[in-house]
Amino acid sequence: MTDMHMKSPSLTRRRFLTASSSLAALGFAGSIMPMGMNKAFAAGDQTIQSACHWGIFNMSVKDGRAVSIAPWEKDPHPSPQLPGVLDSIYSPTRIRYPMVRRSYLENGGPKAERDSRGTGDFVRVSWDKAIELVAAEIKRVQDEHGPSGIFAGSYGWKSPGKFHNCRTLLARTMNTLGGYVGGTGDYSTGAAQVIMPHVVGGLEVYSQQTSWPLLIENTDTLVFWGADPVKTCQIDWLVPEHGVYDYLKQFKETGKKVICIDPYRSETAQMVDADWIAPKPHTDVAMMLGIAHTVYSEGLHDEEFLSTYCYGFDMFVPYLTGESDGTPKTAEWAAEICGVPADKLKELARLFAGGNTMLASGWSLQRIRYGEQSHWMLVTLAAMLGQIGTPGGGFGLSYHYCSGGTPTANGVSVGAIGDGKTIDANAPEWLASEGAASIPVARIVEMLENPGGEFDFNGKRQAYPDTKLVYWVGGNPFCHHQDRNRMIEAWKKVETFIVHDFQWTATARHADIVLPATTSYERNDMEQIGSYSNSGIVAMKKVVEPIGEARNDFDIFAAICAKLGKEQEFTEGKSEMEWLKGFYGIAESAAKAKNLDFPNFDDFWKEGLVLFDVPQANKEFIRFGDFVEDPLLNPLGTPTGLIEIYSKAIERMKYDDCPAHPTYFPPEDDTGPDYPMQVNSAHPHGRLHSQLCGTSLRETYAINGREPCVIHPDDAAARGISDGDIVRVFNTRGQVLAGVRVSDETIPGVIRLDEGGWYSPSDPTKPGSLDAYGDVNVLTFDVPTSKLGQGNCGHSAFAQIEKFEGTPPEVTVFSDPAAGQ
Ligand code: PGD
Ligand code: PGD
Repeated sequence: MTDMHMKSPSLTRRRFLTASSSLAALGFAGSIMPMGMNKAFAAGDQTIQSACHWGIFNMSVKDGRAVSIAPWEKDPHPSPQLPGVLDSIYSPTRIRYPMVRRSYLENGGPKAERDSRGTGDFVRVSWDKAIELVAAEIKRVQDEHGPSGIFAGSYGWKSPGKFHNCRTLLARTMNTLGGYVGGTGDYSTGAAQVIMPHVVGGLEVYSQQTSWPLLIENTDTLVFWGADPVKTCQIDWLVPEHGVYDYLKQFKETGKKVICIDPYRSETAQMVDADWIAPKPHTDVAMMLGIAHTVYSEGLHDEEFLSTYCYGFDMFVPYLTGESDGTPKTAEWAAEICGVPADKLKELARLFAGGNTMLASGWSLQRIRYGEQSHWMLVTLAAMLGQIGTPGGGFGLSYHYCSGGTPTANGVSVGAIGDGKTIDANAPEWLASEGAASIPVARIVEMLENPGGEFDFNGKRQAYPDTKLVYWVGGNPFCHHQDRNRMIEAWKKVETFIVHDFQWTATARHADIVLPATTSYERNDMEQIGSYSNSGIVAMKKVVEPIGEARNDFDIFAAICAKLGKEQEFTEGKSEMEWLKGFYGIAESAAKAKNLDFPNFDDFWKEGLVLFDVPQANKEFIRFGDFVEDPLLNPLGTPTGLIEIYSKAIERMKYDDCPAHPTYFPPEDDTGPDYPMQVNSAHPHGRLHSQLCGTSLRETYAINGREPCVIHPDDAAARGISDGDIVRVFNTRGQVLAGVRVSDETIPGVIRLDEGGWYSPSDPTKPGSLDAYGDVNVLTFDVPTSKLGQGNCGHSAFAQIEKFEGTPPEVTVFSDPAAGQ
């Protein structure tokens, strides 16, 4: 049993025992000892402090090999995924050498057949050859098709680091070499980040929240609405400080009410003993309307708040009361839809209005068809309660992400590598004539299927470009995108697919040219700590030498640019350390201007981090506090300067799938009545998306070697399914195997199969063949949330589930397809 795991409240006792014993069985127990306790360590061996998405850590290195990892001593809640970080360096899924798909290499590159993509038939080539192929292909496509022929909007959770930011480096390369088509938005908040500027004047989903100390003092009822911070705050887009865990504990100790509204009894619900209310997935808008109707009909709404701070409540009321469409959105109406009894909805309405209520929403609710409506309705409900901008009430869209609400320190920020746009600031304008300069990021398959096709996006009408070359770094689209089989078919249109990664993901396996990147533990970098708290700056020190022939993305791109005569533009003649010193210099200047005591670069690098103080004022930060104090002096960025419950701007767009006020739409999928089970494809406890799925950490959660699928006992009994069985989950789009856990943590009619399981087709030559491991995106629905947001609908899927009989196909993807070359 390790210190790290004892600190993990995210594991229930049963799960903790399972996880810790499996870790021990895997030999992890010795490898995650807190530093200084590993007596067998010889003098001269090193312990290096570095950092990653999972936190700050100490890695011990013996004879040049990393042998153990321990969380930073001051981390209040280390991620239980940390052992996988160490394993990812040496995992059998590492890409060690540059590889080219055999057919691509031997049969004319872009002219080669494309059916053998994904079969693993790769040939090892030298770096010189690989760079030559990549450079020649970029030049060919630029010459023949212009920048619109290249899609490099490579979305994904690349490693943190201000210098080796591979997505920015790809953009920098493409800007240096003539331009490209990019991607707008993200898969996390595609719908919310487009609708929220219309409603509250900013993205909102990535904003600092009313501070936790204020919630602990003032909030009476804390509602996590489809949010599971105990699970999701393990990681940070930058480097986590894990601030939320102590605050949650303190909140729980106050004895005040926490409610989790979620079809799954989440880790947060379990940790804080919350009241668990379980609506059917995708019915939250109806549930919120039912609560809002009670608030309104019982006169519990705050008229003064609505008239002073909001626009358009009067235009929403006819819909709420049913005057405009003949359907009053009563608690009884909502109960029929969401499955939560009407009395409970009424009770919630009175509870919310009767005290300080914070409605803290996660993002799964908007990763569905019509997903824009959930957050809009949440804001509307909060506006009716009249508590927005107060110390303990209102709404929050980011408490579950990167420890939102952890007070922001009085810090400074280091600089970062640029995307080279200044080199050719006009690129998007030339692209506009040939198709959109960037597409909503989740519409990539539609873009490939429909070159020249027009699409709507947030009031604009644009056309898809005609893509010939796709270049991806720092993301795993063959995991994150919906409807895998449709995607694989669409991808055949792409003449060349180039990927850098350090592991053989499904994306790498579907590439024509695969370049082995280093992990962040094989290079030097730096990053801010805490996306919201900005509690410090940490050195991300190199721990070991690159594995195999892996190179960092900067060096790979520099070599490509050099081949095309643009090395100086790309590198600016600076080395890794020179860049880092330059970035640090920006923070140093800012610190000087703020009179902060700040170490010079050499001292910082030696120490490994700088931490900042948190001023009292930031502990008392209230989201929308300024606006509520003086809405004329501090208007919101909406057309009216107010919270828009009715949007004239959206009304003018005339979208049938996004009306001008929050509206309920029933769950939607085109699979039909044979597929009655809703698939909850939430984010995994034991991974970051697909990251670390290729490590031995997988064995702590996989069931029978497959991705776990949770099913309610009633649904399992009706199908003769028992705990530990291998099941086939299928619909009209595809079929996957999974290992079953029978549990009442989920509700009847809803199975849980997390996103991020590696796609493992049992026969990659046969379209639609059974996925042997359990990639949920084989089943999901690839439609836009609406014409407004064009976000992804990863949570929209209906399927059927049955016990798998016979010999299950082997999972083949956790290996190196080119091993031995
Ligand atoms: P990751 O597994 O994090 O998934 O999709 P995303 O593509 O971000 O992939 C990151 C990849 O980058 C990994 O393969 C990793 O090895 C690689 N990488 C990391 N660092 C480096 C580096 O320095 N250099 C290079 N070259 N590569 C690097 C996640 C996406 O999935 C997201 S963010 C969301 S929110 C969506 N969520 C859902 C969902 O809830 N449900 C479904 N069904 N589907 C989803 N898809 C989306
Ligand atoms: P999910 O786990 O998808 O997380 O944050 P997000 O909030 O999107 O969903 C949260 C909860 O919503 C789950 O408990 C799920 O059961 C519930 N839920 C699903 N459908 C519905 C519904 O229709 N209604 C209601 N009320 N609840 C529903 C994800 C965030 O996490 C993101 S975007 C990223 S990129 C990061 N990813 C990870 C990760 O992959 N793994 C971990 N451990 N942590 C992460 N943190 C970040």
